[in-house]
Amino acid sequence: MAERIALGMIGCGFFAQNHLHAWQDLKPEGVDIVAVCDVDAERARAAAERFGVPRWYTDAAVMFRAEQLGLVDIATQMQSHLPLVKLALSHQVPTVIQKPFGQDIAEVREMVAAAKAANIFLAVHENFRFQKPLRRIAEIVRSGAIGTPTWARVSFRTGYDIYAGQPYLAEQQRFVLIDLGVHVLDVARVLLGEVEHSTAELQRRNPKAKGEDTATMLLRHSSGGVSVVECTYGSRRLPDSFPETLIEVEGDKGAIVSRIGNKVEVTINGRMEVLDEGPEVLPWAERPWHVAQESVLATNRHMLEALRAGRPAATSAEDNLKTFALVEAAYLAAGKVKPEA
Ligand code: NAD
Ligand code: 89Y
Repeated sequence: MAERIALGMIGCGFFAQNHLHAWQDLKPEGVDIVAVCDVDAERARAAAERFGVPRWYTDAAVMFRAEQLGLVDIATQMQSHLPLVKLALSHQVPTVIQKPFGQDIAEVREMVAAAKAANIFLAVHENFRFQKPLRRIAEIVRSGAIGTPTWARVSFRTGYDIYAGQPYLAEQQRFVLIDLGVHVLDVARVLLGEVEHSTAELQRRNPKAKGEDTATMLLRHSSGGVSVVECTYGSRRLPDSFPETLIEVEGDKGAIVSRIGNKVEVTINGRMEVLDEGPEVLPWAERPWHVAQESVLATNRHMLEALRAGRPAATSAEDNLKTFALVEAAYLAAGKVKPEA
């Protein structure tokens, strides 16, 4: 019987609720949420009450000193990622950090190097590749059933009011690429492999947003494959696909096309089959978020298994640096460089 893992959660805001539910679901698999922390005392206290967590804190440094954590999960906004990751590593606590990994590539490199120097597990909660339809598509591609994949489109286009739950997004100077680009670029890497070169165009189509809300990228992969990777919060089409990522992949024996509603059309040697890859609506989940929510459970489970097996997560710090580099490349290609970068 594997040893139980004492988990500390930092950040008890909007998205952390999903993490907490998912960790609670993983209790039978050996995780105990022993402490939660939020600089906002009310949020920390409320999370502790809601999830039956014995202790809550408003200062992560105090939490690390007081608790013997086997894993810390950080779901705060990106400005706090570097200091919190460094703090966790200084206490030698294996760490999962929400996306975006950092505010810029310099911060990301610093965290990757710090984890390597400390020889501590550090992974990014990059959950899109763990969504049920995307897991299935990647599996089919890897099986070779459609032959060698040479072209793909990865697309997240919505007009859903994300600002209601995440008002800070409207204020970000670097907006859709760092928020959603990290996800779709990661999926492109999963499907077609590492990238040789890329280009990008950015647009701000909704004046409510301070930063770019639309990104269109073209990637040449080392395999020779090409992908079109796009994300926008400014789409006005119906039906709205939020929060689904729609995929097209073509190989020399067939193709995969996903449609709204988690339907996946798989064509192999001229025969097409439609798969229903809709995930279970977990008891604590709600539509349309259930695809994302189920992926949080899958991501957390993956983290647990990787940590226990003593191997890096699929979305390890080093792996996510490659995805983050594509975000930076896109900002550079589009001529939008953070002033201090
Ligand atoms: P939020 O602002 O609602 O929650 C963040 C919480 O962290 C707040 O309660 C805040 O008080 C707390 N906090 C900030 N600094 C802290 C610190 N130093 N110590 C302890 N607590 C601190 O934000 P959110 O919408 O929940 O987003 C959090 C992260 O999750 C972001 O990085 C966002 O990009 C990511 N996110 C990911 C997904 C996904 O699908 N992967 C979806 C939504 C949000
Ligand atoms: O912020 C975004 C993310 O990371 O996944 C979904 C989201 O919450 C809104 O599009």
